[in-house]
Amino acid sequence: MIYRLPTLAYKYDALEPYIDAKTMELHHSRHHAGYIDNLNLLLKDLDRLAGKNLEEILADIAMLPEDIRQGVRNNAGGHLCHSLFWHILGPPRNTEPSEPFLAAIESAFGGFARFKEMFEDQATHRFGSGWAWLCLDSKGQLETLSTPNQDWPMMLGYRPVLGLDLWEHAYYLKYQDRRADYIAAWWNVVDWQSVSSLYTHLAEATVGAKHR
Ligand code: MN3
Repeated sequence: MIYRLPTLAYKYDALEPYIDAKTMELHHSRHHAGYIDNLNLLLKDLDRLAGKNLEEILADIAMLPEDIRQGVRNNAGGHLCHSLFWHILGPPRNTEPSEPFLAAIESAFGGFARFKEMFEDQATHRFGSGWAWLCLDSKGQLETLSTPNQDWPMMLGYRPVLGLDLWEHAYYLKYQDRRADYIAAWWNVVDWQSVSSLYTHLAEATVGAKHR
């Protein structure tokens, strides 16, 4: 299987002024593309992985030859994390969370504002490079968490519905050392329709798995 860079559903300048066009271009066409090139190189001789998806490979990383394990963890993770990141972003247009998603947020966190505080808390306290996440746990409950590097939350048993890239390459051109400003600005380009749809899809899959 050859992995390819997903096409964005919007232009590089579509997230201005919150995320600048140059950052988007470098982030997508160089950083994300780089993870995919590395991943294809790492997996090119492993025919026995045919038919397994990346999540299955990451969930059972010990089956890989030891010398490529960390590389696959970083680059497959990088590909999955960024694919989700592009998907849940969009031009600033005040989208709203769906009713079922909002109800789940309220039940898990006691309100939307409280959820945002907890998510930002995860983001602010991530030391060095990594991600902040809103995820479903194995019981279908929403939780905020953070992972280092490019670690995909499924490696810990969580299904992400929202992710924030905290690597310096995601914000440094515009925000330099003002990571908190980037985090605050980023909410303006979250597409809550995409996040809500993903939540509904994953919540149904979780419930389905429990009844199987
Ligand atoms: Mn990145």
